[in-house]
Amino acid sequence: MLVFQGAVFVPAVALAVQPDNDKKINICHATGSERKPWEAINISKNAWDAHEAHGDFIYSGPLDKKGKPTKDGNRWCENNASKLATIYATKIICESETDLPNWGDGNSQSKIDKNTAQDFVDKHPNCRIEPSWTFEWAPDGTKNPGDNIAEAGGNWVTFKTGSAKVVTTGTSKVWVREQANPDYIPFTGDTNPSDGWQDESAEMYCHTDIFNYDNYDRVENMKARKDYYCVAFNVKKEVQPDSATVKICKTDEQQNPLSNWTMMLLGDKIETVNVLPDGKNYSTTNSLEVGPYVLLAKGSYIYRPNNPTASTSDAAYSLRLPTDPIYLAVKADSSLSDQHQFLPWVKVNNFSPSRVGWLGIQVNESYTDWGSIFNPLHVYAHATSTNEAGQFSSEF
Ligand SMILES: [Ca+2]
Ligand SMILES: [Ca+2]
Ligand SMILES: [Ca+2]
Ligand SMILES: [Ca+2]
Repeated sequence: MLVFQGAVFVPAVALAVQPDNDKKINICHATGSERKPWEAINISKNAWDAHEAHGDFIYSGPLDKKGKPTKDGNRWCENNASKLATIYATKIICESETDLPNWGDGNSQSKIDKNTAQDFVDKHPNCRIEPSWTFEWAPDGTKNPGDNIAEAGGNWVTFKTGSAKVVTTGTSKVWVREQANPDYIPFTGDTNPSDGWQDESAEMYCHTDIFNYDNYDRVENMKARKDYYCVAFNVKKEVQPDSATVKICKTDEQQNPLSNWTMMLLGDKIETVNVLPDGKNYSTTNSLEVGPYVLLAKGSYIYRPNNPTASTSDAAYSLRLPTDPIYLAVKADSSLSDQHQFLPWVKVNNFSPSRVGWLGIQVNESYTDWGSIFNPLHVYAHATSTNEAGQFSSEF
């Protein structure tokens, strides 16, 4: 028996999903009307993306008992529309973790400004700006929800457009984070330099908050009509190739191992196994990636070895003796009608399992087709593939 054994990779990714208790938010909505340019309204959070793209901003004026803007809300919006500052956040994706800047160590960058992201990618050809990334901001006093969660919910306001408008009145300081994507390496969250930096990490920085490997960054002292900048860096996790278990067995009808074979699986990875002449089990722990392979069977073996009627078989065909039942098969057996059942070499797949010398090769417990031409060199190839759903196994 030959066993190729590969680990089956199970991605251990659990997305943190926050229950969204508060599904509504209050916003200042630009009406387009000159007489009444702003309207304070209560909307579903699901509708925010569209409003945000349209230039609306978050309302934090007076509220009624139900938590909705009071009738003074429109006026609040008008008064505060001129007090907006803009936060721009840019995501940079690099090819390797070593391409990330390690600015969290705190000694290389004093401010994130409007040129920071572009300058970085200009100097680092392995890095590029990723325009579709979601960030979120929250008012001063909002806690860090966790560096590596996606959508924080609560007071956090998402922005997908690359920029967010924030009223400076009373909120001269806000927090900004990115919605962490589990396909990318996580933040280590290291905020303690005294024991060294765990800087194999995602990175996120805003304005003058360029310290630590966290995803929770301040924009302070915001002024109306000014722009503030954040930049986040990351690299995709190395995807471990999916692999499958490949089992190749060859036994005769008495379940005795058959030897003196070379089996090869050809693909992105090539597996070659020499079957030991003593028929002992052979195994390798090499991981085989999911994908197409060519299974190459090479060699022949003797069945009925201690018998004067010993015969040869290979992966596809068996040599029959005139006394073997299949050799004498009558044409009435329709399953054999297209076979050369009266010739010495008979395609093994057409044997009934109980017959002597049935040496068919199976892949995933189905018969294989090694072709209809007997090869006197006893070399056959068979295309197959492994997949995530099941294992590929061949029985001989
Ligand atoms: Ca540390
Ligand atoms: Ca790093
Ligand atoms: Ca940070
Ligand atoms: Ca921080």
